[in-house]
Amino acid sequence: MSMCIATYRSYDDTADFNKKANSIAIGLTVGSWTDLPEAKKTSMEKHLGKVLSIDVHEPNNAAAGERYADIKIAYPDINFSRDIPALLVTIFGKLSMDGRIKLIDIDVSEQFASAFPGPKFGIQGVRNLVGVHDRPLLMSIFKSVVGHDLATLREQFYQQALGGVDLIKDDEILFENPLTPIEKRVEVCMEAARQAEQITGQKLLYAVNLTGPTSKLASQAKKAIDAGANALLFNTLAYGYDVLHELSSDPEINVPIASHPAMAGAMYPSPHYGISASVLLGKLNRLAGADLVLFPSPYGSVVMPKEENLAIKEVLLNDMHHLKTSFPVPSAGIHPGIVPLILKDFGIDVVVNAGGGIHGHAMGTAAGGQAFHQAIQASMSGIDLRDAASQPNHEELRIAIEAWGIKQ
Ligand code: 1AE
Repeated sequence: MSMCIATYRSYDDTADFNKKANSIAIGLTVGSWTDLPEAKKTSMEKHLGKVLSIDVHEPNNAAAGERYADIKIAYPDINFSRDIPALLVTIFGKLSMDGRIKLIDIDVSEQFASAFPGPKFGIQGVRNLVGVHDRPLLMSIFKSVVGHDLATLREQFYQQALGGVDLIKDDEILFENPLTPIEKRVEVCMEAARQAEQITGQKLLYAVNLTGPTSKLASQAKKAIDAGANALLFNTLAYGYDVLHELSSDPEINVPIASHPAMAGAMYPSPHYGISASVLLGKLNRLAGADLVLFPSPYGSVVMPKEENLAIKEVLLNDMHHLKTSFPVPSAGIHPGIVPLILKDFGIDVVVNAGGGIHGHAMGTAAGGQAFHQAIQASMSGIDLRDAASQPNHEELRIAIEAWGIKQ
C-alpha cells in the first residue's frame, strides 16, 4: 500500500509514547478503532495509519521538559488527494495544535510525488539561463523599493547589474502599485539588463515579485513574462504551497521561480512546535516547484542554526523522486567577508545573495557586486580574503572587508 510518512518530535515528561503514537495514527485516519465492529475493521484497514517507529529520548538527570520521542507514522495515500494542503492537513492539521509536538520530516510516496512536476529549471536549468556552470551564482536584492518611481528603480537595477551579478530580485515587500506596476518594472529593468550586459558580458535573471490576489497571480505572471520577465519571486508561505505548485506547473509560466521565506519564522524556530526548516523551506518548496529557495543563513543578520541550514541544503540537492534540484540561497545580512563560510558549507551549488551587503558598499552598488565576485573567486581558489583584498585590482573587496570584516 502506498503511504506518506511523517516524523514527529513529541515532548512530554510523563506520556506513554506508544499510546500517543497510536492515538495519532488512528485519530488522523479512521478516527476510532477499538469501537469499530469486526466487519468494519476489515473494510477500514486500508485507511488506518501505521506507527512505524517510536524512538524515546530519556536523558539521565534531565531537567523537566527534555523528555521526547521521535515518532514515525505512515499515512495511506488513499486517504487524501494528491495535493500539499490535503497532505499537511492529514498529517499535521489538528495535531499541530495538540501539545508540544513538531513535524520534523515528511517522506512522500512515489505515487504522491508523481502529481508534482517540481522545479521546471532546477539548478542546471538556472545555470544554463545565465551561462554560468563553474562557480556559485551571485544575486543582488533591490533595497529601498517602496515609494520610488520607475526611473529610480531602473537606475538601482542598472547599478546592480553593472556589478556583474547573475540574478537580481525584487525586495519581497514590493507589491503591485501604481508607480511601478509589474509589467512596467519588467520592461525598464530588462532594458537596463541588456544595457549592462554590453559592459559586463553577464546575462542575468530578474526575479520580479509576483503579488496581488491569488485569483490573479497566474495572469499577472503571464503579463510579466509577456513584458520580458525571465524569473519570478514568490512569497510562498503567505499564499500557500499549492499556489506555488499551480504557478510552477503552468506551462505558460516558463521562467524560474524563487521562493521567499517571509513568514517562515512563525513556524520553524521552536524546538517544540511547528514544522522543521528542512520540511518547511526545503522539501515542500522543492515539491511545489521552487527553482531557488531563500532562507536565513547561519552567518548574517537573521540567523538560522547551521545544522538546520545544512539540512535544507541536503533536501534541496539530494535525490527526491523525479524532482530536479533547487538552488539553496542562504540570505540576510550577507557581505563579502561571509563568502568563504558559504562556500565551505554549501560548495558551488549555492546562490550568494545580498542586499545591504551590495548597496552599502562605500564605492557604490556596482562596486558592491564586484567585491562579492572578488570574494567568490578568492574563496574558490583557496586564497585568504585578506590576501586577495591586498591585490591592487581588488580595491572593492578591500573596502568591503574594512567595513564589514571577515566572518570566522
Ligand atoms: C531571508 C531573506 C533575505 C531577504 O529577502 C533580504 O531582503 C535580505 O536583505 P539583506 O541582504 O539582509 O540586506
